[in-house]
Amino acid sequence: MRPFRFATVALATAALALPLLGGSASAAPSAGPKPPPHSHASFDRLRAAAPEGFVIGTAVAGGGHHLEQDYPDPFTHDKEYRKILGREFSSVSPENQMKWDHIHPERDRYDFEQADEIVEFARKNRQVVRGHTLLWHSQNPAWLEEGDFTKAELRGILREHITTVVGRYKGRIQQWDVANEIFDDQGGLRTQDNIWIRELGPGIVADAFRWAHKADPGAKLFFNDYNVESVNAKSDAYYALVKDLLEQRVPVHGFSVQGHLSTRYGFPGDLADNLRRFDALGLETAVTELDVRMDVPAGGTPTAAQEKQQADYYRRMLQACLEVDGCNSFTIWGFTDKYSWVPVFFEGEGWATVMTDAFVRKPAYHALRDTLKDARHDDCGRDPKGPGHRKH
Ligand code: 9MR
Repeated sequence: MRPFRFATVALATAALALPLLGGSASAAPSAGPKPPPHSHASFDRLRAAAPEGFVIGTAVAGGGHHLEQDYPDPFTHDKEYRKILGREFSSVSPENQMKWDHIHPERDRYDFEQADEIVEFARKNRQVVRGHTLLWHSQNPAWLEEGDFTKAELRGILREHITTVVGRYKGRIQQWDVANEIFDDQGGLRTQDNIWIRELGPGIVADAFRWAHKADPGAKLFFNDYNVESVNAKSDAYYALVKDLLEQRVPVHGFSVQGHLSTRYGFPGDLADNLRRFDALGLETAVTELDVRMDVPAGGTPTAAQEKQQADYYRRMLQACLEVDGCNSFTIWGFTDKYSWVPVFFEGEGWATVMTDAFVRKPAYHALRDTLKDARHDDCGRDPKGPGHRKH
């Protein structure tokens, strides 16, 4: 059983406490006719199933790999997609729309259009937003990567970017991925491919957190990475860095694991233990980009066993997060295969999300919803002032 959680996030609290659009979230299923197996009835949704104070999120499809596909921008054009996005989730993460190449395409020009639309969509749908991302080695614009700047200029560029972007959304972003993927899999800092660390040294990471905190003191500031679900060289490197930064009173508030998993590999069974050690440092933790890809058989449909294994991975990721006191945000990297990055990046693999191309719910969807429901039920019987109450 997981400890009771207080709802600390104003937006999330509102989302869960207010009557929801299109029907009552608390209406008992027996109050109406039984929904068909793939119904999206309001009481049947992920966000309504989640325990109080626990947000369930998705990436918002757009930009990045989508630009090379033969469909229009999903977020702005796909009505059914938007409907499910608003109805199922209490947190949204722009998949690409807040990355440097999108939001800061020229040195003296920002383009906030898509990011603004997502933040506004979230407000209307009573969702929180995870900002992604401020300091990364990838998806930086050519003007930056290929520019000829002095160290002082580069530092000024990063400071201005963080101050401008974080400042614009002040009060409207719950968590920011300030530093994304700064270590390699061996636990070494990316001193070559990360322009900021290469040119300005590792100290720039602390400055990025300080600047972000100054621009929005209410936002929770995170380190975010893949292949850090387990206790390993890479997550050890984060642990040591975070400890050091906290000792220097750098405003670091969270550590998040992305969770790009594959059924080719075993499940990271020590996830909860790994998160707990960051929790013990006083950090929030989160799962931010979960998907579970698989080898798609010829003909394109996975076997029942494959679907079951995938559902099992989704469920166990969620259970691990639910088990950890300060893990209150759980995000999947897209909810439909229609827009998943996986088949574009991994030849022969796919089927990684919780709904098909046609938005039909897979066993993985049901695994998430049922796990949330169980956790909500467990919470109801708890004394909020009892020993297990959450600390954030
Ligand atoms: O899903 C994103 C895809 O649209 C982009 O083309 C890709 C480019 O790197 O980035 C994907 O998102 C990544 C995220 O920003 C950071 N963690 C890994 C994600 C999957 O690559």
